[in-house]
Amino acid sequence: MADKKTFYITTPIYYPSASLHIGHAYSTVATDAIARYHRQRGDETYFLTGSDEHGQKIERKAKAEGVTPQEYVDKIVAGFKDLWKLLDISYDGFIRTTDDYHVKAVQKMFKKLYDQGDIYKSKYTGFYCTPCESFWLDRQVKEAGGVCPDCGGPVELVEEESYFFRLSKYADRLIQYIKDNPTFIQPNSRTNEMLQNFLLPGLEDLCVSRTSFTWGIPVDFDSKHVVYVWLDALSNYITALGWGSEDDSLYKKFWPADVHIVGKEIVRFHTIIWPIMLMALGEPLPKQVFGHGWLVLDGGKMSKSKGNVVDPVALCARYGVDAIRYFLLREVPFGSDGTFSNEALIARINTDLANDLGNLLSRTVAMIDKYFGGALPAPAVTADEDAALIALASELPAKVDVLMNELHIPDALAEIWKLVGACNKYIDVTAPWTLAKSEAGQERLKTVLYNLAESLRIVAVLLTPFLTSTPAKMFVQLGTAPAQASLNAVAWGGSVPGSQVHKGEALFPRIDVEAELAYFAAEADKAKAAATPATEPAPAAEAAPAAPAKHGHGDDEAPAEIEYDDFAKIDLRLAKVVACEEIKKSKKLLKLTVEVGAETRTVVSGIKQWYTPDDLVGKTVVLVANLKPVTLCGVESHGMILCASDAADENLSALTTLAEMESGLKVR
Ligand code: ME8
Repeated sequence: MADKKTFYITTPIYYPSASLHIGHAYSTVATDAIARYHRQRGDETYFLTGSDEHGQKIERKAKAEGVTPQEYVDKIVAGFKDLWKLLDISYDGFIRTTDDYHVKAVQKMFKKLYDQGDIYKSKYTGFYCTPCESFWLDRQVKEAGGVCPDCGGPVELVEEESYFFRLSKYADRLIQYIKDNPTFIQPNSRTNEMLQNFLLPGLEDLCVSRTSFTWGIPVDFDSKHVVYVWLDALSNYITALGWGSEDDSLYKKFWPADVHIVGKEIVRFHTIIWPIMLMALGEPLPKQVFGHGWLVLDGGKMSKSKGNVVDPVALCARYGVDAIRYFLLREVPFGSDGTFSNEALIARINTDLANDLGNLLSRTVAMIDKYFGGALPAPAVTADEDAALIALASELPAKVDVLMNELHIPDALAEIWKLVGACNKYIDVTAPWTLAKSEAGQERLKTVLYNLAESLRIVAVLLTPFLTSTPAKMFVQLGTAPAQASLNAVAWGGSVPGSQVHKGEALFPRIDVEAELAYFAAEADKAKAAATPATEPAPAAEAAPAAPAKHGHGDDEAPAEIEYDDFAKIDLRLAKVVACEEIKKSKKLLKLTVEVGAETRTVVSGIKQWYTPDDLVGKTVVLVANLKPVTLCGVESHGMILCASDAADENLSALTTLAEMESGLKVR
């Protein structure tokens, strides 16, 4: 293994615009496992996480809740810290961009860059996307079809006096740096993406101040302006270590960072803006930026603004922290996108944790208990099959080291599970229960059980960075001192014969898959029922027209104002009616088959009174595409057709487009 060193690793600092979800937990648990791995191998490690608290979005959310932005973020950030405590995140520093030392250091940085001519004042004209907090150039918005290139939502045209950062001046230097340092941007595929899509076409200077909102770090020499988001946010990685303050000892010790772990959508900011900021400041560049993929649900990336998130607190309460950590670290190749599903989670828990690892431990301990009164026997008679197992266990730490240094976290776990698998096979081959039956088999049995216990001890040591309570439970059952969690204790032969094992509870209770999936289905039904008053086959279902009939012109109170975020939760799509039939037992319902892009769906609509099937086939309508499915008169309806109607429901018309448009297109 390489020499010990200092190791500095960071997560993104998350926006406190809502509670965090399993996607944020994914980044943070992965970063935690890497940090714990480096601590275990003896590196002096600093792990930083935090919160990115400024910006217009937070200002607006606080206003909507009738609290100050500071009150708003304080509450949410307290929730971040609770979540990290629950998930056993071993961070050394937590930076809030509202922390006084950060504010002062950013002001100092801004002034320095201004004084040396790298920041200048000009006019900003362009488009702003509030949910993404991103400014876009005319060209970028045009290329995206008039919408935000990131989220596809509407953008506002804005013009204001702004300060700009001369990114363009440093572009050539950065291109050279990236070419000279092929591991700077990881995984490798992202290097090309940054060069081809952003750097080589030419960089525009970056707008780094705003006058249109006030929830930001004030530019101290021009009080109209606040520092705009990325300069404030990215600098956290050095201000947290004391850069620009009186005590910069941590900065001197830990900078440059060994790796910034970020989601793939912010690789661009970390590999273009951030290195250029550091070049301009005359500071060293981070050694690596690793962009991991997204955890997605069926409907796409989880996001606070889309509202399709999975709550890590609920998952930990149901399955335990180590099961969730294991799933996050093992399921998806680090760097690729992956899907989160209850089925996949349960499969991992049952197969890898309960069967492969948990059963192995309980069988081994039970056999030592039964055949040797609980005292670990000393190895005695050996056989051919021992050598392969011992070699696998002995070579494992070095393999894990290589994989962890390359951030192949799931592969490191897979490698550890190879030893777990080999132990299970070893039990089958050696059949200890048969050895136990004969006098002659006793000496061989001692070796077999020692080898199993010793392999499990090594597994527990190697699992220490990944799972936070399981290794200690394994040490207790194996009768091994917890101090063995150090990598120094990983060599074969560390288990001391005569140690007392302790039978304990199953590490991971097996989950009854059918019962668990039925539980989720029932939960989903409850949620559906709560969201949709209409259920089959009660008359109420029939009474619920697809159109918002009660909202006739002028006769109802206007609903309360909503945020754009609320609107963005509704996925409106153009849908082409390809077939339609009456639902015979219903007076009101039609069953429509609609094409939504490449997809075909069934939608039940309460519009029989106004339309015959023939009226509708071939027409393009507007579909609420992400409405939870509901069963009406025994037919599952997947979406809702939008209609306008008068107060008495005498006149009703389904909405369509003025021009012929393709199905599947977004309506916004
Ligand atoms: O972007 N799958 O904050 P943010 C995987 N404040 N990772 C996910 C994820 C998903 N579905 N959803 C979120 C910001 N993440 C800025 C960062 S850094 C100087 C400023 C993770 O709250 C992933 O790491 O939107 C992603 O980059 C980050 O959360 C975005 O968090």
